[in-house]
Amino acid sequence: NGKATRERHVAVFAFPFSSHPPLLLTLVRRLATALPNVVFSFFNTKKSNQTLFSELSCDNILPYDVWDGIPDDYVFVGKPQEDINIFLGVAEEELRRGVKLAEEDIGMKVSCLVVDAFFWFSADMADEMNISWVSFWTAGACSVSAHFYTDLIREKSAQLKGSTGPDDEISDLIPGFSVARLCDLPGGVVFGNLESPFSTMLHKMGRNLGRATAVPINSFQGLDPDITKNLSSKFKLFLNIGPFNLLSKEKSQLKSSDEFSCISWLENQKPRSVAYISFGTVCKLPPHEVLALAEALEHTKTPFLWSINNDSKKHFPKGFLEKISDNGMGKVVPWAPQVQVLEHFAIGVFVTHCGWNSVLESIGAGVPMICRPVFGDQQINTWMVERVWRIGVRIEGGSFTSHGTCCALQQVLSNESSKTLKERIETLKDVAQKAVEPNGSSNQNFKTLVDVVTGVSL
Ligand code: U2F
Ligand code: KMP
Repeated sequence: NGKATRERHVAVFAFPFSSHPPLLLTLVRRLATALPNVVFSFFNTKKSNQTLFSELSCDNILPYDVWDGIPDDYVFVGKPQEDINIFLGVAEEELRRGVKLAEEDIGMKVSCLVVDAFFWFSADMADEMNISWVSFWTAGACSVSAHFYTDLIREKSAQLKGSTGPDDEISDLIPGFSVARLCDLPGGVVFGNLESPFSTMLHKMGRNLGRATAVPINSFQGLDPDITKNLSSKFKLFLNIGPFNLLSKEKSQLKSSDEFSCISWLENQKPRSVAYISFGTVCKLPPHEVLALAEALEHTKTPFLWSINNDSKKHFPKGFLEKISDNGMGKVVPWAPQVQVLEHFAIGVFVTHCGWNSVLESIGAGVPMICRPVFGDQQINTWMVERVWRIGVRIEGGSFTSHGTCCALQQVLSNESSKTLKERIETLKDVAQKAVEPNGSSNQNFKTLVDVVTGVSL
């Protein structure tokens, strides 16, 4: 069982927040399995590496810790994106230092960088080292397109000023979109604080993506044929290689164990009756929305499984937890095995923030969505879900009110309209499944990516 000879060294840069690290690791595991003679140094913060590498990994993936930038005596003041901004301030220097160390440690120069697309500055590193640069976008084609075309969108939006409001539908705003609205674009494109470190990072990312040897994304071609066509003509290689949740079921999860017994609870529910509720790994709903959503569930007598952090449970209506545990109407957990939950026959709707992984997992399971986007790409994902793919609805008014939530639940769980939502999402699910078949587009694109990583000139 001797170790394979190591012929190449690939460095991987993880964005150490939300669902980014586990997703990138899923990609790197696939690459490491396909390329047993390549060693992957995986750079990430200590905290994130600890949770990621607690389970067994591949022999040829070596975790390396980089500093998160937080001084020992630092006290968080609660500013938005405080931890991210601090990390972004040290990331480049830390990663440059890390690569040097790993090269000495492994005894081999790095021959390719595989990075979270947020790290636009690593394009310069790759140029200096004269190696290929693979920039992985963890979200959908719709959002990466909005970042790639940010300058164009800002110009158009300046021209339209006065005649067009943020809610107006604009045709050909973005190449590959028939219509879009300014208000749905990711924060930092035209609205929000355009000068914040995060917005600046996204803008520079958009401007530098064209330099990448390849831009792989966790999606499938048939989902966004027009955007894919357009970006394929702009990037050297634009590669849809997902959805990951259909490719590597057992490993795509942050934690896939069912320590809170969600599945056994679902076993006792009626088919397609239950609302699964989750807002991903970072979003927190405002207190009045937690309250409104809980009231709507009670009022409509909708059975539910709600993944929510313990901290937010204090915003439930008085006596809510006791009542639901007595009447068995709902279950509240701090974490659910989401992919398995969505695939359960009892689930009828996913109430979601429209984080990209959640959207893909809902499609993979054929479960229509009620969308309550919060930040980043979630608005544009919601636009796609509701208006382009028509596999879900946006919550009326953009946030949970008792009335709007009751309407949405009734619409998706009971009415005739739910039939068409369900039919369309099943169709998309089939397209996704075809993409991940051995000869499907996502596997073919993955093979191309493997060639890029091993330096085969294409
Ligand atoms: C950021 O998204 P999030 O991490 O907040 O949300 P998702 O992309 O939906 O990913 C959440 C993942 O966590 C899993 C779930 C998803 O794979 O299955 N999960 C779970 O297993 N159990 C739970 O109880 C709760 C979640 C960002 F906020 C988004 O805007 C981006 O689209 C996204 C991708 O870049 O990253
Ligand atoms: C915290 C995060 C993320 C974030 C904003 C936060 C994150 C993420 C995004 C994002 C932004 C624009 C996009 C796509 C995603 O924003 O993880 O187009 O992916 O305050 O953790």
